[in-house]
Amino acid sequence: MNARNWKWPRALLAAPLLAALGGCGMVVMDPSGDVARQEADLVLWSVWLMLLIIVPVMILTVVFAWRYRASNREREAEYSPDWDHSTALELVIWSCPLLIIIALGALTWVSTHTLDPYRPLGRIAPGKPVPADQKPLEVQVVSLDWKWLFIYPEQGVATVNELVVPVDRQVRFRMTSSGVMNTFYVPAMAGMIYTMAGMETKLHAVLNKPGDYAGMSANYSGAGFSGMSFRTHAVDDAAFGRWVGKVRASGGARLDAANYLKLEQPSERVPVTYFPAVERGLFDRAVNLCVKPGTPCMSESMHGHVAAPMPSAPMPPTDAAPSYQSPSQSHDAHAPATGA
Ligand SMILES: [Cu+2]
Repeated sequence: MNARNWKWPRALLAAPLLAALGGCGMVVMDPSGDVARQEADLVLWSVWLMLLIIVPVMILTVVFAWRYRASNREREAEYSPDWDHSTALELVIWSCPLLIIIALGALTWVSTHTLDPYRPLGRIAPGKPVPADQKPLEVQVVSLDWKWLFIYPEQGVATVNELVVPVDRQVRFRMTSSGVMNTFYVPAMAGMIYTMAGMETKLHAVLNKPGDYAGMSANYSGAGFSGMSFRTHAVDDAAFGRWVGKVRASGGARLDAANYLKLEQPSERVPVTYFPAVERGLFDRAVNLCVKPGTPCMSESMHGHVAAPMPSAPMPPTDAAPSYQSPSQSHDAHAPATGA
């Protein structure tokens, strides 16, 4: 999947699509992140391949209607009611769709694995591998009624409804929801990923152009849903450092369990809020629905994990579960790969 080879058909394909979608924002087809770019290319290639069948069928429909019309005297002479086989036609009818399905299947198979949101990125941009010394920036995302909480564990800060990421740096989103299911969506960056209570979903993505991008919930979640949007800023490393400094110096409250529980209460159109400090492990407790003191964590009570041994303890001799899994691992199994 060499990106350079894609330029020619991309331009060719964009023309009819541009005409069809002229009224819409083109962010999905013209994104600023490498993952979304590859997803858009996959859409374009799939459309192109399917048009190989659709266009001839549409043309033939008109041709047949015209050629075999009742008033066509010429055709009457060669009327052949007993005709029923043509090897050449059979070959075309079977081989063309088969070849297209093979091409489409191969393309989809490879892309689905390359763009698996749970998989760390293989590159930052076309021809630009992830630098060996670059650790992904971890951002923990919690969808609350009705706002987005972003926790930066390394920086020790958190925000509501404002996401800031450095340009060309891989970001590893770990996501969950405090209640209703939502979908985390920054169209310029990558596809949608669901957030669900009691489980963790993941997304690896990158933004390659500095800018201010829209972010939203793409899954209806109740009264405050339409106000559940946030700005995503892609900035250079220095500006990211300055922004972290600004959040730390904001003089806001520390995001501890008590403040999280307050924040969790339903509220609408919440302005950008900064938390200069975050209680350690808060996200894991949010995932396991045990932020409230005294609530048993799901990791200890779900999936038959009642009184499950800690990883360091000896394993019970026989059990359906082959090994100890952390709650996030055990929940990966029922997390959707991509929202659609
Ligand atoms: Cu589960």
